[in-house]
Amino acid sequence: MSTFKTKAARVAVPAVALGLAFVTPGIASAHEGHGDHGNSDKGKGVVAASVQLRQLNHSGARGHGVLVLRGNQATIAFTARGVLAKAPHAQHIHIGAQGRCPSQKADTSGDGIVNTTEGHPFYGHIGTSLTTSGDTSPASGLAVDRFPTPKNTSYTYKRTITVTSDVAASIRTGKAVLVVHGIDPNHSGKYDGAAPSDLDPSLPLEATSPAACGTFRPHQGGYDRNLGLSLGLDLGLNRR
Ligand SMILES: [Cu+2]
Repeated sequence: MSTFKTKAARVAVPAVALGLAFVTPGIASAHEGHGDHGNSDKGKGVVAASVQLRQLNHSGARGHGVLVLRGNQATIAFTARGVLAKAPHAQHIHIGAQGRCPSQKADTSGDGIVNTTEGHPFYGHIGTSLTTSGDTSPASGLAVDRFPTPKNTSYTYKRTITVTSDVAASIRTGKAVLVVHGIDPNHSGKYDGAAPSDLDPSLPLEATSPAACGTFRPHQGGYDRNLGLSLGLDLGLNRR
């Protein structure tokens, strides 16, 4: 977790991260995600899933997206709106639990915030880190310099990566959850506050707490281009 040492939001946005997150035309052909390429033929055809991001922790964040899975190769595109500007937003596919998002009742500590750990019984642990470049394993879960850091309060993320077999299986069975992190409940315009993060006590709780969450809902019949287009997210797939 040492890559998230920067006291978060006060650091200037790395231009390279912005470029990859917001300007990349079309779909990156990168396959630098970790994962078991040997199993990639094991998939059961093409699966498309959509996701609606809803706010957690009264963040006001929301969004929507699509994901197309071919074997273990996932092309994902989503928008997030209403997030804290000029702050990095860690984002992951969580797996291994109920495949759903917590309500505020998950705040078992009673501090008013559903932190990432309190959400684990619902959405599970990190399966994939949705970084803007490089490694996508759980080890990059807090790689702050490789997560979207929007100039304003919204961003679009798009990338093609190789996911592990357990992540692919979770997507196919509707048990994979998209979580966007980073909240500002005291409206200071940055990640601050005395409360430490449950993930890394050197960080503020605000930096890692969930802002928005949604389950990937697999659709029958494979990828329908209209699905992506109706969401304003043309994945560039299914062209003839
Ligand atoms: Cu996460």
